[in-house]
Amino acid sequence: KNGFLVRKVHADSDGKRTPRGKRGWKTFYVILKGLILYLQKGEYRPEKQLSDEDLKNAVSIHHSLAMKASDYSKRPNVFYLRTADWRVYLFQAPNAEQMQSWITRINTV
Ligand code: I3P
Repeated sequence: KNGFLVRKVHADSDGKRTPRGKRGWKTFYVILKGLILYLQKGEYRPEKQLSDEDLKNAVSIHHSLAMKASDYSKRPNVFYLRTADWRVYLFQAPNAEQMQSWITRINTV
């Protein structure tokens, strides 16, 4: 599965609150391949190689949990992703259907 998502980093590994200045929303073209969520910055081109920065942004979804962010009301169609090492991301999908589709895909790999 792939598509555009807007990401906010809420907690770094061990659940430590991500510091100010690193909590902004950023758009990525997201590719779910196996157990990795690749986050590609900038314009999407299918033949484009993942940059070093893209690889740093990659998220392992092994033993992770995605769920609708019902308590987050500033933006619509937002879900949480909590990873095995207790990072927490918020992802905004373009619509409710896409949000549900990402949640299902992440939770059923
Ligand atoms: C963050 C940015 C986020 C905001 C976050 C800020 O600043 O403005 O949009 O989250 O608030 O810290 P920066 O880009 O400097 O990291 P919201 O959009 O959810 O308000 P937060 O610290 O309360 O999460």
